Amino acid sequence: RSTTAQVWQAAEEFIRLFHRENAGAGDPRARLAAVRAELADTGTYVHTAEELVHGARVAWRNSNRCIGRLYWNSLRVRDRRGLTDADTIAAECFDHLREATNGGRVRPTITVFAPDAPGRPGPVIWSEQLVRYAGYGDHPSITVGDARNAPLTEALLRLGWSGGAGTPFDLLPLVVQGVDDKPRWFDTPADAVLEVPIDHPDGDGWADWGLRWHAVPAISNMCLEIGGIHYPAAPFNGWYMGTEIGARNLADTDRYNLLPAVARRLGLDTSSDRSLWKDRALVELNRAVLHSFDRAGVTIADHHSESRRFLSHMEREERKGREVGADWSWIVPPMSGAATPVFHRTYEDRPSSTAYVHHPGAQE
Ligand code: HEM
Ligand code: NRG
Repeated sequence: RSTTAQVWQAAEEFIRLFHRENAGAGDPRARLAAVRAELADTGTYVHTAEELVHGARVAWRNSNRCIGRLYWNSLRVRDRRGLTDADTIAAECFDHLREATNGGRVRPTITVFAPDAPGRPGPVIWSEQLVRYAGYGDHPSITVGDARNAPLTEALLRLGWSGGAGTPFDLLPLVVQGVDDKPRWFDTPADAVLEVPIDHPDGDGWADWGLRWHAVPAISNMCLEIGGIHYPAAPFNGWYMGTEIGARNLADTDRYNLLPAVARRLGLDTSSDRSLWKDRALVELNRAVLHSFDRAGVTIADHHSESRRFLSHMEREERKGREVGADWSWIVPPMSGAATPVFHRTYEDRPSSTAYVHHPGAQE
């Protein structure tokens, strides 16, 4: 837990930044005095609606691992700070998905639930993302579905979930722990989740394979910290970059591990690493992902344009006198790294007090 002095330090820094970046907000002195008094009185303070919106956007701007930050200032913010109980939080998460999906024209969106209060932690979403596929089995090589989610799947079964149909793409319920409550699970309504069937531009029977992925990545287990206030439940989404699905989720050996199957489908020689069958399979799998999202009318970025956009973002920010922090090992895409411009330079990985942070113990 942070002391009042630490909260004040972060609060002062944030309020000054808010007033600097919002000309209409005027002089910060009155607001600083009010925050200071409220902190002394209650041990915490309440952000105005405008501070919350700007704080959530600045936290995105400060996400050193995120390549997609060019549009940080247009994040849609759903203010649900009044909500503390699991039922209404889950229902709002499903509404978040519907609004963010927007029929395929994905809108970057965050929903902010109640903050931590002194002696009374706020609600927490246990699920890593609002949409997750089950993983059945306790070892990656025998798992049906997404091995990354095997621990969550097991926790759900212990909580009384009776399991899905046993396909590789069963939607997991959402696990929410309300204030002063135990964790509860909520079935994900089918109409809240848009999924894209994976096909390949050259056909060849890919469609019959039954591969799919969900349209919207919505991280739900990170804490939004703004000016010393912690919002432990604040799910956010943007759109996918194709490599996240094609070069990681479907390809990693401890995820869907599909490169050998793709290579067989392509008739590649898998007997030697030097045939570069993995590299060739990766390219075709990633072409399939981009093609399928495009055909379904679902927003998705490719790693070449997203890399260029990120460098424009850095230039624009630096013109405004702001330095952009970044973590090279997360920014460089997981395939064709050196073929993208973000590879060929270094970055400063500096921390910020307004940021999205992993809960201790959460999966990174
Ligand atoms: C990480 C892209 C929107 C916050 C990432 C990663 C990518 C990415 C490729 C690395 C993920 C990985 O390797 O697993 C994008 C794109 C967006 C977008 C294309 C489209 C608009 C957002 C938004 C937020 C955000 C709206 C928050 C408001 C983050 C954070 C991480 C991240 C905090 C690090 C996650 C972690 O530590 O696990 N993003 N992003 N991004 N992004 Fe974005
Ligand atoms: N790699 C993860 C998602 C991480 C965040 N990526 C985004 N975020 N695009 C996956 O599900 O593949 N976002 O907010 O858009």
